[in-house]
Amino acid sequence: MQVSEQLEHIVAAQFEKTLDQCSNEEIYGALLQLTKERICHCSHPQSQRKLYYISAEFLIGKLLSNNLINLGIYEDVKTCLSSIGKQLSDIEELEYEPSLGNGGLGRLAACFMDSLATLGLNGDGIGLNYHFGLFHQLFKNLKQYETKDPWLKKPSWLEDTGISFSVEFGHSRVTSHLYDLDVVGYESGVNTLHLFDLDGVDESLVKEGIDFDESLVDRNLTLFLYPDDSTEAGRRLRVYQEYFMVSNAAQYILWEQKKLGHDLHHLDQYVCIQINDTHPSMIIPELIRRLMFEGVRLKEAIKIVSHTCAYTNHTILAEALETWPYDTLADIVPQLMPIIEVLHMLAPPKAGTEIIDDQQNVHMASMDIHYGYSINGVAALHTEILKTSELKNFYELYPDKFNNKTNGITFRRWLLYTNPDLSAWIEKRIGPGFKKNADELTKLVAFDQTEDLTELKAIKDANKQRLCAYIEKTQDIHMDPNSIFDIQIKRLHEYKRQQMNLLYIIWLIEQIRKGYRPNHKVTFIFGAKAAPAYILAKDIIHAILCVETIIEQDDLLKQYIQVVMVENYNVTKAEKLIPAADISEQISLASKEASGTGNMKLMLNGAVTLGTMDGANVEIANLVGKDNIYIFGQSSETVIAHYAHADYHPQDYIDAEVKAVLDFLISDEMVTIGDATCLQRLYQDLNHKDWFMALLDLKSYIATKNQMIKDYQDTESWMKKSLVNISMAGFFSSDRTIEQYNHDIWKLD
Ligand code: 6GP
Repeated sequence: MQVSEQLEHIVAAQFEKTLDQCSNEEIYGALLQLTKERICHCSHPQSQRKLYYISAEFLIGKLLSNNLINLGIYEDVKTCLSSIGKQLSDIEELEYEPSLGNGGLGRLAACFMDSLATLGLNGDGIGLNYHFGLFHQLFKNLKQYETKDPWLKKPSWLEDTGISFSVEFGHSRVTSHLYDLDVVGYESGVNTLHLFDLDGVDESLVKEGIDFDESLVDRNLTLFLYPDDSTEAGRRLRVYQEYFMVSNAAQYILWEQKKLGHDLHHLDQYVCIQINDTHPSMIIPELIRRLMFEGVRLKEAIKIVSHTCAYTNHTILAEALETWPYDTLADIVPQLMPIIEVLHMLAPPKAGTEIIDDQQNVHMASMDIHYGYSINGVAALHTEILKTSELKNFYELYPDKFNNKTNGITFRRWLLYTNPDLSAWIEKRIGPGFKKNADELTKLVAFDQTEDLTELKAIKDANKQRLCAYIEKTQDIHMDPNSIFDIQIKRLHEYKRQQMNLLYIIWLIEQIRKGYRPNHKVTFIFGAKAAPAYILAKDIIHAILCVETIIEQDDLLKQYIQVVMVENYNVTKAEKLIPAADISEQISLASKEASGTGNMKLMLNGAVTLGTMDGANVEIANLVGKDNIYIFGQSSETVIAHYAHADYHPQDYIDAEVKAVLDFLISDEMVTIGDATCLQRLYQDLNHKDWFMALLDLKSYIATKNQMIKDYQDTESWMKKSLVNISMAGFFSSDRTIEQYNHDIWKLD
């Protein structure tokens, strides 16, 4: 049936109207139903073995357009709507973005789901359905405030399956309720994302704050995505949520496998489980326990589970490698403790690899590594660092378990959808093959004639115009589309060094006031949420917002620079920002960013990277060559050595010029508009601690960024760099990543 015909049918049945009589809300509802009806005709990939990708986060973004694209009817729907004077983009605005993740790890899981379905691989996701997700970020008095994000609205993509399980805790028992979401592949099959919720969850418990009352776990467990681990209550909530997730996962997997008639003694032939960072690690003891209920003996259950589970590490930051006090676990999940004890005792006795350490802390990653059959990092450098330093002791025990899987992104969302003009430009030159085989993008390098580059520049300019219109509409801020768009979008964390970017801007302010005139106007755009309890991260946001205001109110400065902090940065905003970027800021302290995936999205959309040799930047640099990327800063070896010798002191890097920049933070000008306590705290930290070494690289960052701004003047040569970046981005397709996971770890076919 034609799209228009089907839509007319739906609205006639639902609203007794014709399409042109419908409101945008009604059209959105009808499109949702149309999509679901079409998905019913897609088949689920089949194979003997099935993957279950368990993750506490799936940052899937809005689904309507993505589903329409993957079903191959996006253009038809657009045309049909425009024939009645409607814009698909206006309908999209009505969709709420599911708020089911923090950042990179959650977004990666979403890209993986898309690629699994596109490649026709039999793999489902399992996670949680947080009613208010992560918080909604508001700026008030130049500070971040968090409010609830009620994204779960009707009509919804979620299907109530009616399936539920019972989950026991030390002091309570709760019942779950499963909601399923279809994940449509590009012109292919459909997989399922299973989101477990609490049966009887009570949204009315949430007033303003995000506090967790443990006595109400049977009503509040899935209200928020683990918001705050700075408090004991917040940490305990996390344990509750994690166990709730994996107990449901284990029960679901065993239920499904029994339904398929599979012998649980051979579960490892039929199932593999990818543990996405340590949040789902309790799946190991839980699955062992549940297999024992099914009549499998302990030793055999351990063996089966060890051949079933594989673990991905996404960070080397110590605070993210989860450890829980033994007593906390014994209180919340006592039933797991005998099994965790056995796992601890059976593991090889090697120092530094204990599951339960001398201080009675339980190390989740240790359990994953001893009892998983594969351990992977997410970029080449990251995996090397795991092997040679962070997880060295484990690598010595199990060299064969370690492998690298450099991250990737789905090109359906991050190119076809976000940048249709660029996709058309590409297709006109090399045909449509790149949509399924991203490597074909390399053919583009040949298209570097002036006409090609002029068109490419026009596309970037139009994307910048669109972003300007969007920011004007949403934040009432006017931006200059002819300025350079220098974009840093990612979670706010000291290691990602938004503060170093800010110090550059301050340096520039001081230079301009001394008479220096930059070659080109630059708009510095930030998008970042800080964890609610991460004080210094919030101080950095505050300082950025103060500097934004100072520039805005200064007639001289605003001729040359502007700072814009985008409020409530999320997937939807990323989709508008990325196609408009000229400069991609990837300036983490070398060794700290496991991979990064924003770097890949920006490169694919023609931005040129300004970065350190960290995470996947290293691979980007190798692919594009040194003329097409701007690299600065100390190497990961140097940084790791500084930590090892504890010999980094910010004072060693403060000369008169740097001092002036730092002093600006607590200048009268700043303190008059800002909060002196926050600014002082940041100032003191940078002067005396600077744990993530912003000052170590500041000088080389300033020089490299200045060079970049200068080089931007030569439009043709800049656009050539942009073209090389687009052409070489094919390696970062998540289809490639998923093929590698499948080939080396999952072996689904
Ligand atoms: C992130 C890493 O910080 C980022 O470098 C990487 O690209 C991404 O994972 C996907 O692998 N880590 C997280 O978001 C996180 O929560 C526990 O790690």
